[in-house]
Amino acid sequence: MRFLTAGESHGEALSGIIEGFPSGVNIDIDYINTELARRQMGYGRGQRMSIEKDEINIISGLRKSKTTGSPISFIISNLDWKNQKEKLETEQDILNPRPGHADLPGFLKYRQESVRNVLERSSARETAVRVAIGAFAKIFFKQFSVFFLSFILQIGNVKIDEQIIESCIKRNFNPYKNKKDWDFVSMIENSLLRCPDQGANSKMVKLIKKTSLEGDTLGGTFRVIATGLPPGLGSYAHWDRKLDAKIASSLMSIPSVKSVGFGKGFFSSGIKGTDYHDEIFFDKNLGFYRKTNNAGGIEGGMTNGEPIDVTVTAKPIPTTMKGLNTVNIITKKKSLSFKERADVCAVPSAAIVSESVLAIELLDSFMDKFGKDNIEEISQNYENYIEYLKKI
Ligand code: EPS
Repeated sequence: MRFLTAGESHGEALSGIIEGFPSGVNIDIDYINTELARRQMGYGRGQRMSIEKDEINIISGLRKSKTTGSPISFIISNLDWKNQKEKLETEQDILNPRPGHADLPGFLKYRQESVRNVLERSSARETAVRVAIGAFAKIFFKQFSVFFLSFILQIGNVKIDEQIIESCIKRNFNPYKNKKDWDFVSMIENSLLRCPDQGANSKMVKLIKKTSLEGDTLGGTFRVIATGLPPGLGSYAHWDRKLDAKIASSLMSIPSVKSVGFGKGFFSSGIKGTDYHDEIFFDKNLGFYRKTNNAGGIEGGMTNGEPIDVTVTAKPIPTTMKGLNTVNIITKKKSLSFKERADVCAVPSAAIVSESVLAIELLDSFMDKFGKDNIEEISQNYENYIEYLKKI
């Protein structure tokens, strides 16, 4: 499956094309729009989120709400365009690049006249398209009881009590089947910051308020998880088929992401082998299983049947009202960095985007193993594999 995204933050619209999505999948537009609304939420988002009501307008690839196997194309209108278009045509060239964004390298690479051309495309606004594409992937995975979840671990210097989560995230985590799991998900979805620790959530809200008043911004860390996948997606056979490498690359492409760690991630270095590796057990109902998941669900570039579990760190947003030291690209005179309306903290939004990005990568590997053409055919191939796993 291939996809393209296009569009600028304050242009007329964003657009996306998905090529290679299987036929026969019923697409619920309301579900896609709910996913787009999830991305807009999160305490600390900028004023833009009160202007936009991101909704998908699908213009090809579906008939009678079902995918046909032809390219799916769609647009997401930028409601703010009508407010901004005059300004964007007449404003002075922006020549004081923001440290931390694409401004200076982008200006130099494309020989721009203004940083405006860079920031319009490098903006995190683009992620609305990938959330829409990820929603198609999540709709596909619903048929296979694959569930996606994300939640905040840290914002600024405020961390959650990770004991809270350990008892919740386990191998057979499935909100579709277990009420306790559904309640855990509901608590996250209803929190201002997608934070499973209500005490920490309040401290984070206070920190975001304080930081905003200081004219500064905040980053943070979140976890993104996918449960219900069989072992054997991806491959050890060639470097570019290793599923963890593909997932890491996609997660790193989310604006503001600076680190990605599977399972114990950065903390893997401090653990000895006999404590780290997830020992293998067998049960006639569970099949092969582990009691730990330090590997984050992937071994040798392939899913191992445990939840895909990735910890992601996002840097603080580069657009600060306080401003940062920079240089006017043309005069070389010292200056303060360009500022315009922006978010103070977009970490919960990045967590939502990571669910979609993970779903897209997993869908590609799922189809690589079980077929690409039609959902019923893929489902038959999947069931054959599950039967094989039960019989070995
Ligand atoms: C965003 C919309 C835009 C982006 C913002 C994310 O908001 P505004 O129109 O207020 O600029 O700027 O992205 C950033 C803050 C950034 O630094 O990239 C959205 O829809 O997510």
